[in-house]
Amino acid sequence: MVAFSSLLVALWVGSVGASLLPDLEFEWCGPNNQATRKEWGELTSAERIEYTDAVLCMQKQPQRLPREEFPGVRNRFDDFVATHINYTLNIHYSGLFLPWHRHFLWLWETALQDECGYNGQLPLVNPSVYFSQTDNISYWNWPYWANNLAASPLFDCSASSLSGDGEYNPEEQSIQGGSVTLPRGTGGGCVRCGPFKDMELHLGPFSRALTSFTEIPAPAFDYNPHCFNRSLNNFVSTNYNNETIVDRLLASTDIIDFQTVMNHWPPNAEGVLGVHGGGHFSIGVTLQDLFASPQDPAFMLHHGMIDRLWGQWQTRDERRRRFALNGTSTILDPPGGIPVTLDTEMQFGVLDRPRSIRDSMDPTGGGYCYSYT
Ligand SMILES: *[C@@H]1O[C@H](CO)[C@@H](O)[C@H](O)[C@H]1NC(C)=O
Ligand SMILES: *[C@@H]1O[C@H](CO)[C@@H](O)[C@H](O)[C@H]1NC(C)=O
Ligand SMILES: *[C@@H]1O[C@H](CO)[C@@H](O)[C@H](O)[C@H]1NC(C)=O
Ligand SMILES: *[C@@H]1O[C@H](CO)[C@@H](O)[C@H](O)[C@H]1NC(C)=O
Ligand SMILES: *[C@@H]1O[C@H](CO)[C@@H](O)[C@H](O)[C@H]1NC(C)=O
Ligand SMILES: [Cu+2]
Repeated sequence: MVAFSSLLVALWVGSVGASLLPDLEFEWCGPNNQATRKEWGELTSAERIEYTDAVLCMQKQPQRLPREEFPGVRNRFDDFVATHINYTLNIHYSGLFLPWHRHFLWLWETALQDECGYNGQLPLVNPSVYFSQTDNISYWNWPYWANNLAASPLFDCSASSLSGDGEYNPEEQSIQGGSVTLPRGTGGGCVRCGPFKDMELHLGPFSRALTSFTEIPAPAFDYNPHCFNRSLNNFVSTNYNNETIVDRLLASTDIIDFQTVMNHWPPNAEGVLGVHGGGHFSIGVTLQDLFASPQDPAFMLHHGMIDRLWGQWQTRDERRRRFALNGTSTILDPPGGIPVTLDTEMQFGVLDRPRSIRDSMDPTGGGYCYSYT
């Protein structure tokens, strides 16, 4: 509530200090109005708590999806989860993956600010300027913490973390993917500490053993209250999210190569995890869920890192990479899938009107205005 009242004061001061307006009205995205998305470890404790408070606030805001049709959607946070579930079979392992998640992050950042007073910042820009925001979410730089997730500022379970490991669950099994075995993590049960202690999730879980990718499987949008489950796994983080592989990702020669290292590494072998999958599997059960993973608050920070690396890679060769796309609008790019183009319209359900992929190709264009440290 503090954030809301300071916002009101700021608006009032802004209208009195009218001389401020002419300069700012026409400002476009540049170094002066660009939001900087920082690594979690770079934020002060107070800034981290501001973020987790804003996430908790979203869980107290009313949902927009109708309760009758979507019984598992109980609050505004769940609107984001349900939207991700709804489009899962289009936006993963496909040409939509990078641009769709970039816009999803931006919608989340905007909702945190507009609906939960996140950052409590003065709205500096003319509201008629589309997509202008000065707030900023954070990201998770995987290699920094890969050796010891439980000691990282993200997952150490302190008051300024994103909570930590789940309770030890003796039943948790290792995971077999082709000839690759991922040993089990250190938790496997409910998260009982930190800001998301005892959090109740409403959607999912979805089975990892999918046999068909043609429709949203059960439990779809059913209401299924269960606990927030994690199992930190340093084996996965050190083997799939280390500095070597991040450098290799950035050295990708074209978008096909980039997407391969992102989603499948090593190429043409049985290892099913790229850096994307590695991040999901290193944190465990809730974040591993292909459909309902945004229920783990680490989701947005994980995808922040993906978005950051995509942006860095694009910037290194503007001419050839800024608008490079490859793939279809269907999971795993099946033959006969519709190839994505810059004109492909991405869907966001109740979160936003459709957006063309073209508008999501540049963090400092198409209406976005942010950078990463
Ligand atoms: C958000 O970005 C602005 C502009 O770069 C920066 O001054 C501020 O510290 C950032 N806030 C957080 C919480 O990262
Ligand atoms: C956490 O997830 C594991 C693996 O799916 C499952 O066996 C376990 O029952 C879950 N624990 C809780 C408390 O939900
Ligand atoms: C880093 O990750 C890559 C890709 O998963 C893996 O092949 C390599 O063995 C890892 N390096 C170390 C030092 O763990
Ligand atoms: C993606 O790359 C493959 C392999 O080069 C190519 O056959 C396909 O046409 C490309 N798809 C798009 C949408 O660019
Ligand atoms: C799911 O996607 C369809 C097709 O875009 C859309 O009509 C529907 O509203 C979406 N539902 C949700 C929950 O986003
Ligand atoms: Cu996703």
